Amino acid sequence: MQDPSPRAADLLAQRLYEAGCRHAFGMPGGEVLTLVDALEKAGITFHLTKHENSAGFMAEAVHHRDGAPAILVATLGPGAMNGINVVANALQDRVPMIVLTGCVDADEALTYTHQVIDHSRIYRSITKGTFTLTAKGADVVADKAVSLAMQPRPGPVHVDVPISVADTPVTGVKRRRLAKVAPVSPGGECLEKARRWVAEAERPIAIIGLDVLYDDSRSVVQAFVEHFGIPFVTTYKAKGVVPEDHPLCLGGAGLSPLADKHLVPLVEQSDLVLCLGYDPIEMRPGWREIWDPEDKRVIDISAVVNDHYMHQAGLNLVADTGETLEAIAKGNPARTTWPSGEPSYVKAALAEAFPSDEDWGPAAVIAETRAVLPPETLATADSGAHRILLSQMWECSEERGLIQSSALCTMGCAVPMAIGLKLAEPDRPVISFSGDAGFLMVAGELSTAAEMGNNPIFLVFVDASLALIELKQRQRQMGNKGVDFGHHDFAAMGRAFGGDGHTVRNRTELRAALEAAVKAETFTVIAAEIERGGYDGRI
Ligand SMILES: Cc1ncc(C[n+]2csc(CCOP(=O)(O)OP(=O)(O)O)c2C)c(N)n1
Ligand SMILES: [Mg+2]
Repeated sequence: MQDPSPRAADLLAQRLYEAGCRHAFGMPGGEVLTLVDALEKAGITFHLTKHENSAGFMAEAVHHRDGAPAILVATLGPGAMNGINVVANALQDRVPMIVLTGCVDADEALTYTHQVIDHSRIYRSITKGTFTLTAKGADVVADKAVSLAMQPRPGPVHVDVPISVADTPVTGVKRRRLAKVAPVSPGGECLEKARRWVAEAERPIAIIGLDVLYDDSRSVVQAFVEHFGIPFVTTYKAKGVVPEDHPLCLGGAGLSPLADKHLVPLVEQSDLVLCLGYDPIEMRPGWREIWDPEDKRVIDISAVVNDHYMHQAGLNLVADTGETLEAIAKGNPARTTWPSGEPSYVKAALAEAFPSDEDWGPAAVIAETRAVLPPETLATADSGAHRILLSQMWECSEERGLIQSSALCTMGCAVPMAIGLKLAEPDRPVISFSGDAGFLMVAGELSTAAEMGNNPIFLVFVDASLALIELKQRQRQMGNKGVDFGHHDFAAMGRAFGGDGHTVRNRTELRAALEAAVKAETFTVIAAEIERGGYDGRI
């Protein structure tokens, strides 16, 4: 007997499979059971999590390893609403994500209200687009969703799937191909000007951002900065695009006033700023309008037109970073720059500002962990004081060696992202860094880590405080309100969910815990107890 016609949900799932998707995360309700069935039949494994928000972060982490769009599945009403934060994060942090929600059929919604919410109206403001699946158009909706999610700058796309549409058999579907876009590089006068500016620069500096990850121009960027002797900073998301032990690397920049104290003056002293795929959505206000394009030569090579107005440039090129840099470099001789050596002084000052040799405290935890875990370790960071310090101190030798929420800056992402990374890369050590409050937002996902059966490490900075907010409160001379909370036994939480748990109070204990965690059969929670106020003067 011939196979029955595919359901609309099958067409959708097959197209997602063809786009490279192999994992979907979420929590089903009755309304998405067909969808889950179709995903599995298409070869996309559905992973049950304990919260839709965490599901989205696991999916995001898998995307960072396999490059395919992330898939979040949520049922109607409460399920769809639980995913709001991670979808907003995907929009701000440029994560291509397909958000599949179930919904009641249009006819049903006319006279039925229980759990019925207009998903697309809510999702419209936090996605690049929202579609409602139709039976005959299921494959087109899937293709459009993938294309929109992946094209610059990437982001989330929502597809509402009416219950009976998902189950509708579809016949006579024509195969369509997704159009491929060729990279664009500039020519003519613009290119000549860029070539001249680079050739004439004595004190150039580059700010490298996330776009270069999506147009895959990492090696061209490295060759370019080396050829022209251009010191560079990266945004937190672009850390490791050029290995951070590179002599021209000045580290990550974004949220640390302490680092900016050294980096911003260097930018001010430069005579050419190259913004390479630099998306300022990650940056604090200290990076807003830090140069006047009338006085300083600035070349901005970006995936999209500048509509952020965080800065302006004399030369704006909306183009592929790699192709453009190759065109600028062609035939342009190598340069020796910064005759007075200012970048090396800044590098030394930064190393002094973020010391790694203290006995104990958050910086010692980061330094010791970096020293003990192998270089190929993948790391995630949550939001809070610990993340700013970590982003300045955690050296990355490859792109996406440290992933985090650096635009939305949401708490509760690090643990699920580490679970997703470990699923995608079971043979590499994976560690998450969370503050104690951020960890508590998602502690239930330790059960998911246990169910997945591999051994990520979850490190928690235990200070019984919303350290970053407590610091700001003190700086504003306000009373201590709403920023301190109880001291909890995080190691015991790890053990309660079937993992290992260690509480550490010095470098020796931390080292032993990390060494055991790398070899453990299960996940490990490491509770690093630090003093309140441990970040004072350090971030
Ligand atoms: C979901 C969410 N809620 C609130 C905030 C605001 N916020 C930023 S950092 C922070 C404190 C986090 O505390 P903790 O997780 O203990 O980290 P620490 O600052 O102590 O390192 C808060 C509340 C946020 N970024 N995200
Ligand atoms: Mg804390």
